Amino acid sequence: MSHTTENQSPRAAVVTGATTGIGRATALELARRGWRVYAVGRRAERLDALAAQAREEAVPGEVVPAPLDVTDEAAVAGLVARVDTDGGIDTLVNIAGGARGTDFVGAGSREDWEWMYRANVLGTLAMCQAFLPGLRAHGEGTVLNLTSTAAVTAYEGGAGYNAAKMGQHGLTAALRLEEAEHNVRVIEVLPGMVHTEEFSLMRLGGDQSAADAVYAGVEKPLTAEDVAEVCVHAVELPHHVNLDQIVIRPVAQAAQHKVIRR
Ligand code: 8X3
Repeated sequence: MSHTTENQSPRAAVVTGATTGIGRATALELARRGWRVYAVGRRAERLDALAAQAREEAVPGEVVPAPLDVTDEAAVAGLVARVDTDGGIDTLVNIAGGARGTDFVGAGSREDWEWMYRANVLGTLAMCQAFLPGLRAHGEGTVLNLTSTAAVTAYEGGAGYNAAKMGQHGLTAALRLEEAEHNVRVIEVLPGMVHTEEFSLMRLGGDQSAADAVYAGVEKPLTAEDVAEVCVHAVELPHHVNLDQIVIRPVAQAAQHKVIRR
């Protein structure tokens, strides 16, 4: 199936965080469904591999690698120019971000906190500022920001990540109010426990056994593909339908503090 806008041009999105996990899965699924996808991330070789996979699968859409850091405003401006030359996008999907550390507030690493604020909040800010003019001009724009259940529930050892995700959550809520008159739809997806290759590994400083322990005994944590399916559904609904906040958890994680391990 190939997705088109009302004037029958193919739908097009910028997806950040596309080198791994939920961002990668979302970019690929959109391309499988006929979208032209600019896949943004810092590791060019991973984006090239994603584009190659899309070609091998002969997807009806396309993955266009866009290697850059979302906090680098000059690089983001370069992408806007390239996208505009190609005909623009109708959807911006901000998935880049992540966690560093599990320190309690009393021992929190300022460096980790600053990294999380930059990656989750300022990266989203830079992408929104860069692409909003085009999304408004399109007439039926969409922004999807991937935050986290950590954006609505604090937990011990989560403060730095909670603060960053709550900041991104606040940005998203204000953006929805500000952009409604421009007919830009703003969706927030808030996943709980998702077992991806890198999220916990990055949070726990590269300690693979500590990262594995996060999911130990949890029968079915969410996968990147589970969350991607929800993101794709949300952006493919008719444009006037706004799933403004989607909380998605595995059944085994009924709440942040209630995880069923067998
Ligand atoms: C990840 C969810 O539970 O680790 O965004 O905070 S959690």
